Amino acid sequence: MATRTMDREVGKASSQAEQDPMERMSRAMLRARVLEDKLASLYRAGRIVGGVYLGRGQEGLSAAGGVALRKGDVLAPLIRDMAGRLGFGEPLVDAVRAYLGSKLGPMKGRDGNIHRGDLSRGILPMISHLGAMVSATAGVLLAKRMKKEKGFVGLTSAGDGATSTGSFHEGLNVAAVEKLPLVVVVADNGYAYSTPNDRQFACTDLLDRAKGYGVEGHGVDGTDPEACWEVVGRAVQRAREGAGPQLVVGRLLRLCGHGEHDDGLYIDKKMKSSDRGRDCMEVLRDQMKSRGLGKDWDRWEKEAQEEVEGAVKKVAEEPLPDPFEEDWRATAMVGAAEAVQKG
Ligand SMILES: Cc1ncc(C[n+]2csc(CCOP(=O)(O)OP(=O)(O)O)c2C)c(N)n1
Repeated sequence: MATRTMDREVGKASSQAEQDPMERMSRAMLRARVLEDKLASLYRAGRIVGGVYLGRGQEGLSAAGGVALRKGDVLAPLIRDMAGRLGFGEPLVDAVRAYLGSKLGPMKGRDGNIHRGDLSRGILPMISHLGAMVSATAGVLLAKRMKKEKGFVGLTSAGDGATSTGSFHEGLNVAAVEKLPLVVVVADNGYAYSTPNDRQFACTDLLDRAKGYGVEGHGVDGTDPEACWEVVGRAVQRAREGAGPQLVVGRLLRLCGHGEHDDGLYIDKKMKSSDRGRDCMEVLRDQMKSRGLGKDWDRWEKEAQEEVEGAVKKVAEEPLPDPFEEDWRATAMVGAAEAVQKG
């Protein structure tokens, strides 16, 4: 059933299970923001091939998922999930390697930046931003169950737009029928590219959809990182306990264009100046200050800047893949040549 209220006690219980989750959230969010600002400037400098898509304004919701997962779990991140990836333990240098095409990167410089993954860490490479990862994650969870593994959870994300695709529907429906330990975190950021919510779906709140799938639903203010931690942490806990799929809907606003090629001028100005348009980084900084962690925050930010600068410098000197030495290319060429010969 869909619940709109936040059960703070349950949220607290799950946060106690982790060691200082808000520090982990802060670090993941700061590292993601600093890294993405850097990637945007590298894109403008023409140093990145392909698109750059940022999670600006969505770091709190994303980080909560990564931080709530543990070793043995599965994360299927989307294009706005840099903070979740870092919270789950993807090395920041691997992200830089993917964007700059380093041969030493997780995809060996062969694949597009946002499609990177690392199965050894439980991170699935993204197939598509539009719902495909719901069924991919459900499939991995089903396989783990068949292998008699225990206590694992899989988490993936979806944008508001993705919730209206066939892939999303089929994936979540099967996960519900199978009662899989799947958490789907919907970042309702108001727009699917430039299409606003009221041109995408006719229900009042995406949380209403949880009921239709027969899964538990949780709503959260996605601009409030402490609330995100409590609600997403609780959803992960529920899935781990065997309560079946969990749908989390975080309301927030995308604080950038769809990608760095898009100025996002269509984003409603009133929405930008409303609570929905708050920057979760500023909200978190104030939350950390009120916990007496202002100095730590400044240190974490400085450390993030140094780490990002160091990673970019290091990766800039790494080799790119050489197409004439790559087996995969040769195999593709041989295959194509054989196909032509066979007619
Ligand atoms: C099947 C499919 N249709 C369309 C696209 C192009 N596309 C990529 S992202 C996107 C909008 C996604 O909106 P939403 O799910 O709300 O996520 P957001 O970008 O807001 O995070 C579109 C139309 C695609 N990649 N795949």
